[in-house]
Amino acid sequence: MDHQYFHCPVPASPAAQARVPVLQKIDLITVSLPFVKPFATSVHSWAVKEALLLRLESEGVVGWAECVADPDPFYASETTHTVRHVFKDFLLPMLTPGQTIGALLQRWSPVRGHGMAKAMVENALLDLIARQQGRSLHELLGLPTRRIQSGISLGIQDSIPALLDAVAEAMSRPYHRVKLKIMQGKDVEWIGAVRAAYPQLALMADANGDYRLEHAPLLRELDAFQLTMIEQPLSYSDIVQHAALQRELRTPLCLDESIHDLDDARSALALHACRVVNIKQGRVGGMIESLRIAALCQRAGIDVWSGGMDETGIGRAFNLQLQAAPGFTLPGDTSETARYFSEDIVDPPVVLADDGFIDMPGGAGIGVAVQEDRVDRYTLQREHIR
Ligand code: OSB
Ligand code: MG
Repeated sequence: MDHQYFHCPVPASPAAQARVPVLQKIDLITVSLPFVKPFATSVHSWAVKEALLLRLESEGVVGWAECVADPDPFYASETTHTVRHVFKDFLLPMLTPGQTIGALLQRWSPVRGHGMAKAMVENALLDLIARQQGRSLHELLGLPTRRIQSGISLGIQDSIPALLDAVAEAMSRPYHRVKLKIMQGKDVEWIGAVRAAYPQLALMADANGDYRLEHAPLLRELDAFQLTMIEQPLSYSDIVQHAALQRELRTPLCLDESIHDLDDARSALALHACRVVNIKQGRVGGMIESLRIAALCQRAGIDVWSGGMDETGIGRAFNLQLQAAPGFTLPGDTSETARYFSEDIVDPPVVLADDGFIDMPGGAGIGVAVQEDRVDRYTLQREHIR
């Protein structure tokens, strides 16, 4: 084990010095947006995006965040219900105007886990503060403006021809890489068919935890296809067995579900459990923890990229802002708005430029304008907390 990763310092974010504003209004809004096509992993298929939004208002300025928890526990154990509970009963009571964001995160440390709930609150505060200051969120976080690499994640399909059609459709846009969901019975042959059709494509696979260590010989067959990585092949909470599997594969492994915070990342690096980390800011507790994980990985020479949770334009905008950080060397799962939704709740939508890059939206805060009339139209429930 490489103990150095337990001691490797990570820099503090300048955003930790920002102060919590006085909040006149706090709303939790549940929206439901139909997907253009259902999105399936090895675990579950989602036909709609049901998301919990947090709207904070301070002296006429509004900050937004989107929680990545689903109404179900089929990606992670947090759900929209647990987020509402932890937010109202624990996180909000510890929030005091004037305290720094760093002090708030410290205050929250007795709350074990619940990174999705914490990310929702931190992110809405950071968006609000950046908008108050009239600057972009990445600037508040001390990051340069940059153009962002694109990638698309294709869900489990019904057949190999359907998968080839989905890849062909994705390739009609200039994505920098394509990720294919795999599961037992839809793996070697399926990836092989795509690789045969696209020999040069930057291709990777995501199993969402569908395999066990005894499947190592089967997973080793994927080594033939020059995948840039295999994401979360083993259990959603495992690190140690991934380390054993990585020793048996040439293809780099990437961890997603298993990494909840900086400490998990330290453990994964110390055990050499993966060569890549998928950082979802909404899973690891927010933008500031994401930047700490990215900094640690950068020191370890481990590539990171920004995952996605099929977010509406609010969550997607946070993912774009995060990728201004230097460690995000690989294309992530940020794809065009139009492949998820026929209508989104923010403007402008995410669109690829001719070279496949995504331009960072230029506005203050997360850079996009939330269209409240559309939010209202897709609202299932609105709870005025204050
Ligand atoms: O494992 O990365 C995942 C979507 C929902 C739940 C889990 C995952 C995903 C994706 C889609 O892969 C990423 C995106 O397009 O936002
Ligand atoms: Mg994943």
